[in-house]
Amino acid sequence: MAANPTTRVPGGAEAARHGLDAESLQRDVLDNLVSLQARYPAIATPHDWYMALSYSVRDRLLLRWVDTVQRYAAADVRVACYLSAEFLIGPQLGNNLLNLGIEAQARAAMLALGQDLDTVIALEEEPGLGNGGLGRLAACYLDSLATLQMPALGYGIRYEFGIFRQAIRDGWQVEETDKWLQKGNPWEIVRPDVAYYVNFGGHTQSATDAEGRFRVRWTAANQVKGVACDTPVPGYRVETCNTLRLWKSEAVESFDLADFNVGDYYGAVQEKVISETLSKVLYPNDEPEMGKRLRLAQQYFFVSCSLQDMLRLLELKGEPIERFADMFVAQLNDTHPSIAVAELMRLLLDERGLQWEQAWDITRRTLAYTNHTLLPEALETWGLPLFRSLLPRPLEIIYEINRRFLDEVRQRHPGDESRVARMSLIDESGDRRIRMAHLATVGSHAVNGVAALHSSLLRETVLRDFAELWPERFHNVTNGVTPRRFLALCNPGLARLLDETVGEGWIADLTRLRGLEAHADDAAFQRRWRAIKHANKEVLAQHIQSATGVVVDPRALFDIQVKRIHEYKRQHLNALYMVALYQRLRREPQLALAPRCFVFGGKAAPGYAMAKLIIRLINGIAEVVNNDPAMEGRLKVIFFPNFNVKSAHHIYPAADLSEQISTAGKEASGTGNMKFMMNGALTIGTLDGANVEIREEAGAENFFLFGLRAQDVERLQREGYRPADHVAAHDELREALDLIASGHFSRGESEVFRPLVENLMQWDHFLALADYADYAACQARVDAAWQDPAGWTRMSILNTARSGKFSSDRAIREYGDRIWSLAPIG
Ligand code: NBX
Repeated sequence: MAANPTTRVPGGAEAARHGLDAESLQRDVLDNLVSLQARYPAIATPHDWYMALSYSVRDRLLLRWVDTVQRYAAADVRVACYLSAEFLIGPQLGNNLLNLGIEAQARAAMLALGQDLDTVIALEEEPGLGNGGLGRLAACYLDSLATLQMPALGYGIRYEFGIFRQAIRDGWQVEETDKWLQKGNPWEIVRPDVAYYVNFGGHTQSATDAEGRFRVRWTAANQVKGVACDTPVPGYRVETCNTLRLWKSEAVESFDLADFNVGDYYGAVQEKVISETLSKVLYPNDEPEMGKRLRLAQQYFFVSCSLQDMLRLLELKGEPIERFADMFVAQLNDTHPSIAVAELMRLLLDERGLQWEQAWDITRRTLAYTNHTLLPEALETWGLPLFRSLLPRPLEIIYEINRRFLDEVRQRHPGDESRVARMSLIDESGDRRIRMAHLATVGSHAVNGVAALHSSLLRETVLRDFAELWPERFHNVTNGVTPRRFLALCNPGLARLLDETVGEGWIADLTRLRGLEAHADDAAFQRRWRAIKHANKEVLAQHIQSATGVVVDPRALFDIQVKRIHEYKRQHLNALYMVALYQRLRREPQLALAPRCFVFGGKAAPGYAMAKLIIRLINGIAEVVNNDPAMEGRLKVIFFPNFNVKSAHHIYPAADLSEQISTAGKEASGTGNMKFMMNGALTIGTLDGANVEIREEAGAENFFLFGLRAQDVERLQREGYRPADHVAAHDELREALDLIASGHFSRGESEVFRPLVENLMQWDHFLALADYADYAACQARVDAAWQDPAGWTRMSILNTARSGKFSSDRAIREYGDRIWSLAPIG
């Protein structure tokens, strides 16, 4: 990024004016300790210090925050609204210090108060308001939007309980509730005055209004109030501070009113309890039907509040309703907010009295949709009876959208009723269901996938008919991740070396890392590179020991797979290889294999039995391997519990090898793959998602490629895949499966892993066995490459050097240029 005139370089007179120096920070921390925590230093707990410092940092954001809001309100610019059911923002204190540029000052201030900054930062409970990649992507995009000084707002749900905390007992995943708000949240500002009402249930009536126009009235069975809870999102070293606005649900009436007066006190309390449960808990993904009603209610709740808020902001700007789409663009993060299509129509038709055509034009120009999955089982649909009972008026609007849309299809393709059935917003093949991806596509001016391969497959498969009808609406925007959190913040050792080598500009312009290439073969530089990696591995080893009790040797190759546990991501393929290695080493103790430490992390959806069994398997292997003296110094297996943003900070910088081994065609993009690459890990991976582009950027010689291609996978499945054939053809694979089935990794209980082994032998939906031989061969190449430290280090340096494309700044610029027509305002 070119130097921006408003870029803040903290220090000197300006720093003093804004209180960014160590002395004023120290004073404020002390003040806040007393005035907000009611504590004096001698009795303050470490958490009190955390709160006092965080409030002091938040105060330093407020001025920028207010200024930014004012600037957007005054300027005739379009605002990008990122609508997402999840924002996995991670811990805030360290990141805000980094973006403000006052980490050193805060360290000095805390030291003067007898506190260690890192200890204080480590105390923060992270808001786990997301499941995984999709939620974290939204958070990276907010960071880039602010850093690029683009007018933007994030809209979502303020869950009281985020993603569950994962504990491991007897090798099994156990879910514990996440109580991130228990000790208070210093970053949030609740705005009781920014609140909207949302209807549920009831019935509709049509009537003609005073001007003789047809109007529909929705008489709701109940209403819920949404209250805005704002979190500041400061850009990196710029004045801009955007807003993440999350909605908290509340009962409309306080419970001593209407019902209480007629005597139904408990009924009234009940109503309040139901209203407040709406934003109570985040749903883990991959959950079956259970609890669906509440999830649909959550989606409608946050979408309606957000659109009403945008309409209010338009009014504040003094703009007429006709200019809505000029002033706002709303990006739908997957289909979770896709009810926005019907809700914006409803607000424009029923509440603002617009005609259908005009309302539809505004809606389409406002909305854009990002798809994050092709897996048929993950495409969202809602059964009609549930939808009708909860959202009768939006359903009518969906019917009318569908009627008009299918007319258009019929005109283009007369007599092609199978096409009409395929494209309909309603799936009539079984129980009638609304297809949310179709609704989002029809109601948007742009549709995009999240990596080049995924966007092509999207056009060719799931949305093929739509891409044929409106080719110009389809785009690709390859995902990106923020180099602030995932490099500068989490890997300070490497960040210092990068500053020194290519200059500090890389943090806001990641392509500058190309400057590292010139040093890739420099022996002295390589030594420093390795020393930093080694130090990061020591830190991770400490965390591993305190989390699991297992001691690992930082000199081993750290081979890491962290992500949600899912069959398509194939943690079990990795597990099969570990078992094979274990067998080889048992048989041939002298085998010249590099010492390896396999690290896994990730949560399984509570209702996903196979994923939970995979966790059990990894822990079973860990138990056997880590307690076998013959494996000492050769093999270690770790399942790191409760993988989240906070633990990710220690994991990515310590990786030598990044496992990105999904079945080709199944992982939309992946973003962990990018975080590993930036931190100098080499990738072993399939040609899937963004791996394709990572390999292109890194160079094929710096990437460990294996496995079937997406088209091979498709063909094999079409022609009839027989997993047993692969087992029969590969002794090592058969022995690994046999050993697992024998109970060797389940304390002699041979029943435990039977469902997993049988599933693989009979179905193996994700072709783990078909890819096994090639994976094992590729791992042998990894082993050989590791034995040459200079060669490995060169590849590691080149991976970091060529990771520039995967900055979320690049991705956000592409959204701004191609989809939002939105420019930065400084
Ligand atoms: O979105 C992920 C994809 O699987 C990744 O390939 C991709 O990199 C990432 C960002 O584009 N999808 C994802 O994380 N989905 C969910 O977390 C999810 C959450 C709720 C739900 C369904 C899926 N109901």
